[in-house]
Amino acid sequence: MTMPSLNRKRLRLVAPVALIAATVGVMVVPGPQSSAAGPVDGMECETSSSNSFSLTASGGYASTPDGNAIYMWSYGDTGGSFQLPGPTLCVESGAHVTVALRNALPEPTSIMFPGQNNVYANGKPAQPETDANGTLTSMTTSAGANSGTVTYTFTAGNPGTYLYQSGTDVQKQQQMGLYGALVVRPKGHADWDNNNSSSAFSPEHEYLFLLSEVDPDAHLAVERKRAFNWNNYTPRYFMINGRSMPDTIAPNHAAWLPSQPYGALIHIQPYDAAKNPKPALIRYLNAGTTSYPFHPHGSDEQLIARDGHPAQGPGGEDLSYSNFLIDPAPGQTIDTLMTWKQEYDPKTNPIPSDIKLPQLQDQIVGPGTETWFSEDPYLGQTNSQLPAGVVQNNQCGEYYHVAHSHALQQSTNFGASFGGMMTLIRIDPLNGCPTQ
Ligand SMILES: [Cu+2]
Repeated sequence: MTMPSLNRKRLRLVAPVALIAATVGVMVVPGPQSSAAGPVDGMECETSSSNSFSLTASGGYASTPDGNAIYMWSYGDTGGSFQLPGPTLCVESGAHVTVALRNALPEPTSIMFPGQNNVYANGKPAQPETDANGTLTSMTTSAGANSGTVTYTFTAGNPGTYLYQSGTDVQKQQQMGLYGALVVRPKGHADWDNNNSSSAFSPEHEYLFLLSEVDPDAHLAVERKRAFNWNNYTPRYFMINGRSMPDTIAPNHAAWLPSQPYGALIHIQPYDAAKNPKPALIRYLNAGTTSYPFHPHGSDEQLIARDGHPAQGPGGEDLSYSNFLIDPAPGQTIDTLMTWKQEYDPKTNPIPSDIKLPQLQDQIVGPGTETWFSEDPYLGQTNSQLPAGVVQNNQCGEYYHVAHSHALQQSTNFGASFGGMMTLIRIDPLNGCPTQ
């Protein structure tokens, strides 16, 4: 396939990803307020020089890999198009942030900013709302149905990763998709996760994993204005950034996913003290109703923060730890650093002879006949002796590892394996991946 000639080296690396999606895609430049041309993979920040954002809550459709179209509610840029999840808002700690909400939904809605203190709504402290009987109707000041507005202001707190989400009829509205990510960056250190220099990461390798789930029956009931018995709630789709595998590995702004702009492919290079000294940063957010026992294959990750709090003791001791399992609870956020350490080298440190490598037929996957293995165990090398008819997705001897929820029903699309809350980690050779 021909890639558009945007001036970005990393563009050409997505060719096999687009290929596996079996769709010829054209890169789309992001919406009006998104940063620059936007990276093909990695977290895409929405920034504002005045830290002012305008969001509209509205309805639209998200597609799933099995061909379903789910009616969702979400926050999008006012004047822009519907998107799931809401824009990733990036601000600096201490900034005075304004978020103007316009409500295009047929019922009141709102935005909560958990983790931010002293949130104001229309100039007064934001506060819960009750109906005439004193029953709680919203956990924060809402915007009325059908074009109501409310403007929230707050001073961005501790650096870290936060959800923003509806505070109104939360069970229904959060399920419908009213959530997004708020990233608070340390003052003067946009390439640190928090105020500790040990949280430095490579800005080219910053990733968002906003995890959520969908019960299509609930969404159909809302779309058709029917009652839904939440006792029957059964999620069938599981998403990273509003997409399910294999859509998770498609590029940001893939043309065939017009309302799901954010990909979830991790794309890194091995550690090298001179060429690649800094780790990748992955920001996990759980906007669902249950824990998602997420884990990468092939490497662990260093958990460095939860809910905007660095993993450190009262005296500042480093309490970060390395783990395969990253298990955010509902409403929780977790930040991790990931470093790929290259263990073996064909010249200096070859693989021990007693390690048996898997046979080629065990590396070929369906549907169809494809392989993501270069047939050479060393990163950056290929040994292509493929049987006729096998499609090689490997470009330059890069590695692919899966990363997914290990609650395996969450790694399905309506029960069909593998899909759902799953993505790939791609590790390129240190010097990049030359086109072939
Ligand atoms: Cu696994």
